[in-house]
Amino acid sequence: DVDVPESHPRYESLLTRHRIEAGVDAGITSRQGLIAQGRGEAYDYLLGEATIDSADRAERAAAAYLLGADHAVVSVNGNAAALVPGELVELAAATGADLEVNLFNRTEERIERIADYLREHGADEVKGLTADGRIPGLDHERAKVDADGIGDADVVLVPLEDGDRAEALGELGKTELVVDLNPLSRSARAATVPIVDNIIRAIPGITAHARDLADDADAQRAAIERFDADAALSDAEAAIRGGV
Ligand code: PTJ
Repeated sequence: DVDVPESHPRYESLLTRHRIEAGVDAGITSRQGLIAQGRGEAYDYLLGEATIDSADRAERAAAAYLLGADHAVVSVNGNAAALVPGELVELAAATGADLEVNLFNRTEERIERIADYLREHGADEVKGLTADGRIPGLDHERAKVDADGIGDADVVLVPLEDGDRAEALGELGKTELVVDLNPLSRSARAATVPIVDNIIRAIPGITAHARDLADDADAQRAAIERFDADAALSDAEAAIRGGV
């Protein structure tokens, strides 16, 4: 369905763009998601479209937090669902986390479609449809979460989150793991673990680390202790600026 020659130097990037376009056509991704993707691509280009070392350490720390959580939830929006549906299901299975559809531009129809799409990719249970919990400090629609999902979670992974909501979730005392290619974004800065990497590499990266860290409490503790959020953000910014 995608006609991009594999020999094209920017093959991955073009494939990613097609997935977002298809997501919009299928009613999974919002039209604003196209703009968000464009912004992300620009940062990824400057990062060399690769996972930098500090992002890999962030992915390992994120895996450790997910494994060590009382209740971990992986939040899924329209961009994440279009880009890495199967990978999100695998991450949830590898860490014991719940999947919850949680949208910035919330519509019931899009939530249903994303939940169906995740189920088609192997998810058993998908939260986000009950919406009986609220994040304080946000307007009504953007505040809706499941009380027994994000509402109850101690650790939440939020890919490509809006800054306002990332800050509001952080204020609830939840450990926030954020995937965002912009190291200057408020979401990345509000995160306990900012992961400055493309979601298409970050989610499989976290899953690989989770498999490696499973059943090893010492290694999980070490991954968390070794990770420094401020250093990771500075490192990513330096990489984007060309190593200065
Ligand atoms: O599906 P919804 O309604 O929940 O909406 C989702 C979007 C992403 C449209 C919404 O949350 C939004 O508008 O987000 P922003 O404010 O555009 O922020 C998205 C952030 O994610 C930006 O800092 C981008 O650089 C970054 N980003 C975009 N694509 C990727 C990315 N980070 C990692 N991987 C990507 N592929």
